[in-house]
Amino acid sequence: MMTKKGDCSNETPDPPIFPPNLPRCKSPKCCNKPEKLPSRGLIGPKDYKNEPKDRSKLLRINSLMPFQGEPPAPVLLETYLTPNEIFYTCNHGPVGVLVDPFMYELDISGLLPKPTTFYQDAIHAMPKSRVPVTLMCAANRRTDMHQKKKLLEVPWGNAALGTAIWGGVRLADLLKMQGIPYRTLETDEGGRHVEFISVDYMKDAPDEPYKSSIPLIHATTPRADVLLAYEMNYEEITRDHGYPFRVIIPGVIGARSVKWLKEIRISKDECQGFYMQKYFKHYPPHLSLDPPWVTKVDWYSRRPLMEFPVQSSICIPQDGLMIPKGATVTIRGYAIAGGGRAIDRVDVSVDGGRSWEDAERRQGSFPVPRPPCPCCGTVPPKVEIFDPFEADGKAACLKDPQLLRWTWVFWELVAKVNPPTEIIVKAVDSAGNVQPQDMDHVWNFRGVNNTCWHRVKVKLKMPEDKGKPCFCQCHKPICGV
Ligand SMILES: Nc1nc2c(c(=O)[nH]1)N[C@H]1C(S)=C(S)[C@@H](COP(=O)(O)O)O[C@H]1N2
Ligand SMILES: [Mo]
Repeated sequence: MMTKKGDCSNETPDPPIFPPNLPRCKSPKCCNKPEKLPSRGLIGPKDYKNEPKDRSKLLRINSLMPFQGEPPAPVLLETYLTPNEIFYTCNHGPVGVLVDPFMYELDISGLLPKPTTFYQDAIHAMPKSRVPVTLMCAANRRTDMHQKKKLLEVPWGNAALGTAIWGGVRLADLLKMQGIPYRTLETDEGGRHVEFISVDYMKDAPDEPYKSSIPLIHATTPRADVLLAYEMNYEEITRDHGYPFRVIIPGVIGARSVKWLKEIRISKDECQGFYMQKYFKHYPPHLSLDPPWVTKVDWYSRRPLMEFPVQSSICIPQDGLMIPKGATVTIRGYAIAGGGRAIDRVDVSVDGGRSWEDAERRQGSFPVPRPPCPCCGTVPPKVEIFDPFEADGKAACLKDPQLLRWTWVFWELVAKVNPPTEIIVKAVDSAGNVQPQDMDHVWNFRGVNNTCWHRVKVKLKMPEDKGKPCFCQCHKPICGV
């Protein structure tokens, strides 16, 4: 099952891991391994000529090159598992290209007892784990931060997250095979961190591939469910999401879940990459983009962001809804806590924060029909998207709350709303963490971790507004009031 790079004493290699029809090693004590291609299978292109051609038209594009896109927030709530084709995509450079699947090698290197190189088939042949995990980008809800004070970063709405059942090898098991026992703080060789190194290069950091790290104790704790994943909702991971292999680090900001993985390195220190040390950190609100901002930042004064803070958002209705007085509105959204914590409460106000109600919360699989339009009562048609759960009754793990500690909660409140007003949501997690009321305390020039109370404005619809767009859920250009 395992192969060791350059080990010519291994005379009878396991057949499936060796690709057929490739030039073989010609050394006198031949190991019959294929000769290496310079690319070693997976490359990070210099330009955007090799981007996937089949991206869903439902994705709203925040940036084309590199590609960053998210689905419309109401669509996100249609299925508990997010269909792969509408799952948000956040790339910082060109998508990795697997030139030759047979030549792909994953290096497990650095300070460990048994450094090794695996072919793709060898990883696929290892015991597979499937874990439902919500992945969320630290830039989720960044657009609101732009409105407070201008940022240089790509704007993002409130759909920079999605949930999938990820399939792959548990990293704790893989590292155990390489001689690092479960729950190891430090290897005998002095390794304390696990670095994930990719192949894609970004203009922000042109001299290094995308990379990140987590502490070794995190990677070797089986309950942390860190995965070397190659499957997403029972399908092969798509190119945009990291084909052929990516890491999934549950409960932690999406940026650490490295795609197009090339190397797993056990190192003494935390990864020194740009996105670990200079980007995904929470700098204080008083550091702004006023010149000379770059020189004012002490990059190392903060830690790299890891577990995300408790977050909740309203997906239905959307900002700017216009309704008559006293209309009944179905309010829906998601809530999620970082680090495997549970959501303990979701509070919703329909009067700008004067009074609050407990929203009903649901986790796991259940049908989510679209709510009727609050203006005209029309029930909008179902969007034709593939529901991974419907396609596979095997998703029993979605029925066990114990196995849902990494996934989002959907919530709903049906209430009479008197415009003009604001609908607000805020959630509390099982550790008692709350969301900040205002953005002032969390605004930062990277535009990350915007978790302040989410507010949606509702306007009064007057008779003379008949025929004007009302931002309701009809999905008609003009609602039929
Ligand atoms: N190699 C590589 N891995 C990466 C990125 C990247 O640009 N390159 N983006 C990261 C960020 S910022 C996020 S939020 C997640 C997004 O994963 P997704 O596109 O599959 O949703 O991937 C992370 N892994
Ligand atoms: Mo991200």
